[in-house]
Amino acid sequence: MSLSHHMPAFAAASLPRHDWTREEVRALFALPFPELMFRAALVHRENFEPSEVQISTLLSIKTGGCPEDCAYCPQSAKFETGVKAEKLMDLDGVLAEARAAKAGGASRFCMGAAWRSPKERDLDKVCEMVEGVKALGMETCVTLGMLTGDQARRLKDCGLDYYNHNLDTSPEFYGEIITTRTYQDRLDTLERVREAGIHVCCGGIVGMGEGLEDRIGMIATLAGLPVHPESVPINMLVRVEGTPLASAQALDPLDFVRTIAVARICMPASVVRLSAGREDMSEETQALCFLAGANSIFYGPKLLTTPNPGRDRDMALLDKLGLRPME
Ligand code: SAM
Ligand code: DTB
Ligand code: SF4
Repeated sequence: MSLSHHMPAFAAASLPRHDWTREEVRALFALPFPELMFRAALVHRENFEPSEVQISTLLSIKTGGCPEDCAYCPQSAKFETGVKAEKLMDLDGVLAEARAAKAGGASRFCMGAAWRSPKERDLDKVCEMVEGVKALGMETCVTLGMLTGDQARRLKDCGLDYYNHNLDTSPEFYGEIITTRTYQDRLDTLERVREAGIHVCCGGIVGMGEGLEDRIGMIATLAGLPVHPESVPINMLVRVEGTPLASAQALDPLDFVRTIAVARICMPASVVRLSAGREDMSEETQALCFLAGANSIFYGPKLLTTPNPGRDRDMALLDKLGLRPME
């Protein structure tokens, strides 16, 4: 990656800070929109080639029937959402999807399982999948729920690049969304993943009826982690019929863009992913997200169980905006 062409010689990238206070994060959200965008775009340029977007493809390797009660999630067994519980996919099926994702232009393949935490036998199978996907020359990511230290080390040993585990929201609002595991459980898993030497993918969801103060708390918590997550997915809630959040009040798209911008400023060297919710987002909103420093997307017509824009539509959008896939 060459930064020199678009970076003035004096704009040395400043080191990430881990001592962001809520007041400082609040002050960023309170900036006039154009000023916030300008600062975020500056930080983006100090740390990345701003015309590059990292492309990840998602696959649900184990769908539905989850014992947890995350109020946003179509895969919880506690809600009637029409998602039926399936068994863990077999290796060949997963590798066929990974090959297709690679052919479509994705550099990372993310496999998600609707588990509270993986069982040992399941982990053996996931390890085979990770090895197989890596052999195709793609980066690997899995999201399997809570992990023990041992499980994290096993995943590291089989070559896993990233583990996704989201904080989802602020510590204060968390209890309104999930009751079957605590915020501290999540922080513990994140620490085990970090300890094992796996890159951390950790972000959250907005548009769940949280307040501005919760978006502030979420970003302050993420930016306060001892090491920033390498990848920070910011999801706009996909409202799914049957979940308790099916009729949550939609978030103003500009508040979503602000959340991206503040994440970019507070975690300057992290890849910020414009994640779930793009299916219902205008091209203009997505363009503002890229201007605000988002530099990754989920690519392909499906997230885990809900729709995402088709490949053609996304390639046309990137093309129109003059953006290109990160190598
Ligand atoms: N079961 C594992 C877990 O929760 O850690 C892994 C899969 S879970 C589906 C991964 C993440 O997807 C959740 O933490 C949440 O942030 C996101 N997610 C789930 N449903 C969503 C929705 N309806 N809208 C936006 N994001 C969602
Ligand atoms: C993340 O932050 N978003 C992805 C991924 N990590 C696993 C999941 C989005 C799921 C959206 C709802 C669904 O398709 O089921
Ligand atoms: Fe289960 Fe993950 Fe959905 Fe929560 S987000 S219900 S843990 S699949």
